[in-house]
Amino acid sequence: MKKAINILVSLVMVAGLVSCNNGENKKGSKGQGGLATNAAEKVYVAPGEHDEYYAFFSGGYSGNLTVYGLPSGRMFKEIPVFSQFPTSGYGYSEETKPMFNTSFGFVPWDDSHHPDISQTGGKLDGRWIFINGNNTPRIARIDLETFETVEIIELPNSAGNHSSSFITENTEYVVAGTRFSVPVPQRDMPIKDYKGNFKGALSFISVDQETGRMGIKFQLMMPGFNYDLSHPGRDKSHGWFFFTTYNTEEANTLMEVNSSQNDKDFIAAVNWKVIEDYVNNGGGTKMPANYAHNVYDHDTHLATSTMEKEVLTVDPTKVPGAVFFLPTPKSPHGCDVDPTGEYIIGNGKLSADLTVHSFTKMLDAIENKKFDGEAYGIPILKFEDVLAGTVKQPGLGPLHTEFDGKGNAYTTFFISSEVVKWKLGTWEVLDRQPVFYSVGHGMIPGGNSREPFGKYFVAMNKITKDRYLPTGPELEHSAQLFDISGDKMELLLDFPTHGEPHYAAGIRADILKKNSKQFYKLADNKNPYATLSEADARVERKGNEVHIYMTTIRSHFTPDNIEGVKVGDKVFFHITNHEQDFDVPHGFAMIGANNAELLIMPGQTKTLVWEPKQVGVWPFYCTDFCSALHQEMQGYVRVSPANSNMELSWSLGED
Ligand code: RUQ
Ligand code: CUA
Repeated sequence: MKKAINILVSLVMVAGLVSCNNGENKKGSKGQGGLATNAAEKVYVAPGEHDEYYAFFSGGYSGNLTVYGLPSGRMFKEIPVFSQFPTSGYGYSEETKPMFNTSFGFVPWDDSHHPDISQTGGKLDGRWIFINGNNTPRIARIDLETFETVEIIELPNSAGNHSSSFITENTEYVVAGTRFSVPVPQRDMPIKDYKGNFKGALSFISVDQETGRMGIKFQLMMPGFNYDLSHPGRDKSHGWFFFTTYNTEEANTLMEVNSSQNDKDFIAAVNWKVIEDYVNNGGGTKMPANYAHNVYDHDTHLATSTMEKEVLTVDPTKVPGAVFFLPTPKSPHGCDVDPTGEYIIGNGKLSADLTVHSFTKMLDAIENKKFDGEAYGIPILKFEDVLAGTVKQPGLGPLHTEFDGKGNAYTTFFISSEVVKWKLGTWEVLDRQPVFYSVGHGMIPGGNSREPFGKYFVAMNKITKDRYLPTGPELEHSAQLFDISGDKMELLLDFPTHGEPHYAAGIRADILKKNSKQFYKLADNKNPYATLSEADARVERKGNEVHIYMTTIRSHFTPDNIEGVKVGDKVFFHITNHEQDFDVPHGFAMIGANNAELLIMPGQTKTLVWEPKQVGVWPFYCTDFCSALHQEMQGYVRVSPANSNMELSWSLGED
């Protein structure tokens, strides 16, 4: 075991050395004077012009998603998904709090990794983007008309929801796999009895093509390995899904050593169409469960949370022809499928070579039953029989591979800190470029589809060090944009990203921007607390609850003076924004509020709760500079003692 530790230590040291070398290379690359001007032109988006691509970066430990333009690297928006967001009041407003309901209660943060855009016929269609919450397993759907999170579904029997959320080529399913295997159902048992007893759930979540609504169709109960990443088959391999595994040793302690013992782990190939048939014909076992399904409605501007009580589980050994294991060297991380669907790439973190499997050979081996034993009843195919080829010694520590649609693949190498371009089919290395430093995922817009837009490659680097001005111990991660339209990759731009982007998804801007919503129609507002005309603005008392039905339009709140509130009351400000114009939100801030402020879009209703604790006359105001008279957008609430008999009253424009 000591030897294994030594090997790891030296790998880590190599990483350090390589980074230092890169630091020197960087000086060299600055010397390309003429080229540098050329690069500047390529990323320059003139004032008033738009970027060619939208890029959606996962926020990692921020739990959110950020929207950037490419090639400029300008950030346009942070979309709150799995974390409360004071900027808009997401997760603080009464309407959005239910989005964070889970079987563990209110969980207002998570760790988001892999966004994926919906597809039709293997092409990005720009309806929705999905992303996983790793820590408390959840999948979210974001509507790309509004760029708002509209649905979050929790995954029972899952833990460290990492091989997620990847989408089949007609958005039939969003697929989510567990990273950590766990007892299923959860129970009190010794950790050392892991091996043979824990299970790895792979969830297939169906998507309603009209509404986008998700539902867990089935969970495949796999052996207790770690399911790291996944990708759908496409085109010829549509109907299959591929998952990398590590820890096929089923170790449960000192994993850095004990889960690196096997020479090969597996890629699990799952024929989901066969399983779909099986469950449509009554197959599978219903298992009691308890998981939250939270849906936000754009007409009511309200999220509701429902606890689901059952999940359909499938034992892979009961469905012949559904699941096979492809031996893949050395703890593979990324699991990537090329645009034709023929090649499945296993990025073995500790392997010297990159392994590429052939889908055609896999089918052939299955048909001819060329098996090399089994694991827990699942047939293992022979490595040589499914191997398409290997890319020889392309670099150290491969993580992820993307495709340009022109027969080339781009693999990121964490340890040797570079991106390597190689050719599918001949496996020859065509180009390599250093990145600063230690890249995780790469992204080509549309790279995870049949038709990538093979113009740019974005490296999402894990280590920033000297790339930007120091900002204390914490630095934003550094992304690097490459032009990949020529034979050689050309570095164009460094730009910071927020949180820790793992994966990102990019799409041509024209596919999205024409659908983007500009405001909500007031006439369609079905929020039960909406106030659709100023004349209906009012204040009502129900015991110690005070409901303020308030409207806002440039440049006043109705009402703006409220009296008769008492210490110990729970005050609900239900605020409806009456603007019907693009880009005119109003804000709302109440002194001493213990949650957040609100940002209310035109036509929307949002609710903030305030519990006044002191008598006095307390102001509120609009926080968004909405007009020349924005500073005049203010009002007062008079708070009387708990035992006072002040009647409620409210007004606007009365002296
Ligand atoms: S991961 S750096 Cu969470 Cu996608 Cu590979
Ligand atoms: Cu409304 Cu400022």
